[in-house]
Amino acid sequence: ADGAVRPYEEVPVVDLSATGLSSTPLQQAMALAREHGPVYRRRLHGHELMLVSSLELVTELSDEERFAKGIAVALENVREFAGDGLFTAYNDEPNWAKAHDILMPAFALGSMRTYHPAMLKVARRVLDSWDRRAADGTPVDVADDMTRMTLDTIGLAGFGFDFESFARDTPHPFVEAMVRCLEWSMTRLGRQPGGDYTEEDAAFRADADYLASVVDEVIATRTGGSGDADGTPGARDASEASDDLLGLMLGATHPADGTTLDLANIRNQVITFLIAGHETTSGALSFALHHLLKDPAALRLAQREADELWGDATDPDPSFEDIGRLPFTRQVLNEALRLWPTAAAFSRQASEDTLLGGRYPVKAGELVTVLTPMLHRDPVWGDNPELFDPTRFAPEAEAARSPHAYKPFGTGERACIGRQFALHEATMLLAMLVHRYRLVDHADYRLRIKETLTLKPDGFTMTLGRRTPADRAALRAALAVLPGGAA
Ligand code: FDE
Repeated sequence: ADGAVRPYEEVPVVDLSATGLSSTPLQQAMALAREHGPVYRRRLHGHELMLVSSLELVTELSDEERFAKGIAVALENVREFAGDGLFTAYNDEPNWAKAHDILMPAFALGSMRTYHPAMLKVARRVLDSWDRRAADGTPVDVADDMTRMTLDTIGLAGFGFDFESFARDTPHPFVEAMVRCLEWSMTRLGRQPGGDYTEEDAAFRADADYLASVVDEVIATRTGGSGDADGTPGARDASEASDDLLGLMLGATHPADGTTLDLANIRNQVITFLIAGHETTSGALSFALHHLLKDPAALRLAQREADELWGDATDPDPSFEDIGRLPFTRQVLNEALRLWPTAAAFSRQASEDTLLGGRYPVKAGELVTVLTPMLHRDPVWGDNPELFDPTRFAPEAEAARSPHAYKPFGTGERACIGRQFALHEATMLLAMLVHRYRLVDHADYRLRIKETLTLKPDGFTMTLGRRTPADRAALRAALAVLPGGAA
């Protein structure tokens, strides 16, 4: 692009066929990027994939003329249970554009107003549960509870279906089956040729069938059918909210041709939204809490922001507008998603033979995978990219940076449709939590990352104390003596 003719460059090839894929493939890919640089090819049992993580190359991959979303092997595996749902559909599969057009209005910023009450209702379930933990001093399992809350939220807000996860000691069986399906999709990548995987595949099939049966129950609850009598205590909450996701799926017609989504596709969409709508958001909240626990200065700023809105109220009632008044809390989430983008990779497919960066040949149809956590550690992020620093997302800092440096929600036409939904839900809960609790690092937690296609902190627990008016006053006084704190 700068006019200089550069010679073709060899891309380093890392052959994992002998050692195999690690049980944490994303962290393995990050380590390889640190060793081999921002572009390398990973070879595994005869299959080769180019992995890219520099701002320069991701900027090119984001060019929608030259590249489009690609369905890499991991997503091909997810297609086994999510079919042609939005996330896993091929670009040219007619149901992608159709569902996209029908469902887009449900994710416009204004629609968040519709979901706000359901989101708040579930946020209060977290507080009820954590109040009991604060009272008896027992630790909370952060990722488990964030998963309870995001599942209940997408269930209620999207489908009017209540998973009632906080009434259970163990995760809802839907979550366990879903996590096993995602794990199957991930570990299938590393299979030895000629190995016998009948058992794994049969277990996967059973889980996938179970997911489908829960979805049928969700749909039947709305349409008045009888649902699956499998003993799953999903309360019937059949409000006929026809402008929620399920209402749109069942009733809305395509603006151009007047057709509706067919039932098989609706099933795939419901599975897709139940999964995409909670796994990643739950991880984002868990990482944000981890970083706040470890960064008292950032925690105090987040607490001050929530205190300014809700004062000493014991039962604050966040309004829809309040969520837009929590810019620092939002920066905390952005920064958590920079360090650990919970959907940690996405793939792009070349429309024709091309030279990436003017020097790396890529063939038409070939997939290139963006390793998002390493893009988020590109030199554009400064010389200490591992440091958690929410001020990186202050408006001036953001305006000065290329939009391609930050891709936790993917890119282009196939970028995340649920971004506003996730951020509204997560910002509200995070602010309510820091407003109410002192976070205590009782186990001196060291971050370990669990991979089930998405990322979560593994074994992360903390204990809680209720904040008092005196705590809030002390915080105000402490921040007032800091430079700039009197603002
Ligand atoms: C999407 C998405 C993406 C892209 C992928 C590719 O490219 O391959 C990403 C990266 C994401 N996403 C991420 C995320 C993160 C978070 C936190 C989230 N995400 C959240 C959410 C919620 C919801 C509901 C969702 N999400 C959903 C979704 C969907 C449906 C999709 C697909 C789209 C299309 O059309 O394709 C996505 N997401 Fe997300």
